[in-house]
Amino acid sequence: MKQNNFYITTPIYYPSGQPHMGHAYSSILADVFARFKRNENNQVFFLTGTDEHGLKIQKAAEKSNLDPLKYCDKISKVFKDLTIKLNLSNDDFIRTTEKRHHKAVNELWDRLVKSGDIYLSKYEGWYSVSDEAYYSSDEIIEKDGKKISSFSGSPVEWVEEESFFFKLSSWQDKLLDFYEKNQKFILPISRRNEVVNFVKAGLKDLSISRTSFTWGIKVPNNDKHVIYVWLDALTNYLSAINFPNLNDDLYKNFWPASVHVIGKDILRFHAIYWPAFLLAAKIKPPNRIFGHGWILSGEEKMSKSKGNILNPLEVIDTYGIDELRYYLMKEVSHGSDGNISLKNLENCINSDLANNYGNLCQRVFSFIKNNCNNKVRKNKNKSTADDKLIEQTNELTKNLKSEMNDQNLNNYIKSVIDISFLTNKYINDEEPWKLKKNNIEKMNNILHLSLDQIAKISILLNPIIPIATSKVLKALNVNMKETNYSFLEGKNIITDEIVIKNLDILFKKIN
Ligand code: ME8
Repeated sequence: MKQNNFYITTPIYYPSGQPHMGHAYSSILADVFARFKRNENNQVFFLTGTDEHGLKIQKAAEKSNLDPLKYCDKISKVFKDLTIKLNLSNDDFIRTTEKRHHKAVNELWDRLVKSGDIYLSKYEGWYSVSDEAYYSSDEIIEKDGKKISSFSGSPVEWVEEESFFFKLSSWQDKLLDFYEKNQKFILPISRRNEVVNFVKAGLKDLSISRTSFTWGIKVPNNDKHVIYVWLDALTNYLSAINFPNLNDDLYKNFWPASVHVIGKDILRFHAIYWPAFLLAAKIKPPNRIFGHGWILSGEEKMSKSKGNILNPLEVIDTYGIDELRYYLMKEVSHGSDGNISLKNLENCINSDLANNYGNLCQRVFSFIKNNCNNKVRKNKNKSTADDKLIEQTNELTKNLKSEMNDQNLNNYIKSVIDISFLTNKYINDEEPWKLKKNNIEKMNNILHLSLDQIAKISILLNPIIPIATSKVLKALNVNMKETNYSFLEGKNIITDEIVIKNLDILFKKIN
């Protein structure tokens, strides 16, 4: 199989508060793609990290009575610990306060100066510190006597200060042309349309430096200005692969990035500003921006400022990390917003993991242990029921790779769990326990096919629930790296005669 390189990123998180479920969701989604691509035996570089400059962080540090860097050291560590709790397979964790990052940001700035895309002027307009975003007057509404952004609902303040500008307006047509030529640059399609319409309506030049505070990367040769935090933050994707060293293997192998996974609230920065900066700096834009929806609690976006947070760490301690990963990936529709609750999480664990996939593994493994001394052998004579199950499975797996490649994880998971359901049904119908005395050969075939199905389902679910599926694959002596997804092309996964190892209960039912 041809090996390709994949560079997959999560957003880098603001260490302005404790991590919440939205952060967990973005990270797990990106991790699932990264694991899937690795399981296909591709070279993968998966990045996450923290976004540590700007007024939002400076204010958070002041509130904690800490120097900004000390404050960031402390909270960035909380996010780094979260990567372990979430079982992320990231290859690096970047902090924008690191030297390597400053180097990359300086280089990008210099390139934009050289290309003639930066000029000095004065910014007069609205700014939201919590979004670190500029808004035009027609995006501002008044609520309870306060000015807020109609887009995010965050409070805005009026800013007037000297600022460097990026000539975004001159990139409007080139961006539209770029979107046209790269139809899958922004997914899902609804987000793509949103961006195209916004750009078509006209782009204004963008303020890219601030003078009223100091916590940021200084504009080269002008200490009075710090670089706008979004120009700084977006560059993390380049600094982590050693830009500006263009001869570095990481840069050569992994740029342009394959996909930046982000939430829809930061789509404008990634799908408009970022490709414009890069095109101006003569660097290829990434291949894809995938903008997922929000996790909601009731009708509202779950966020610290709204105080409606389901704490991912508490959920993991109570229910387990595979359980949370599965629930978020299956139940939250990736394009649109999704409501989550503990009740739904429990229902999902019971119906899909404990009663379906977990039960399938347990019943087959314990039957073979108790009745076959852990050993089964496949025989030649397949039954029509066997053929039917194989056919149905082939049908359900037909589009799985493309579903995953288009970040269509909900469909992917639904198909795989259907395979598990059908396999349970096959066992119920075929009743291997009735064949113990007089048809050992047929019983062996049923059990062998069931194990084969379990192997397929486990490989397919591995990127989503890596801990449980690894236990199953180990008990089946299947090596993920050797096997990858070759069964989708008809290769056998398990040997004709197979001796299984012990398998403990995978998922406990919640009462
Ligand atoms: O935006 N549901 O950082 P951040 C789903 N530092 N996703 C959510 C969410 C929710 N309720 N709340 C937040 C930043 N997110 C910048 C990124 S990248 C160069 C810089 C997602 O910590 C949000 O959409 O505020 C974003 O993708 C990510 O969490 C980080 O949010």
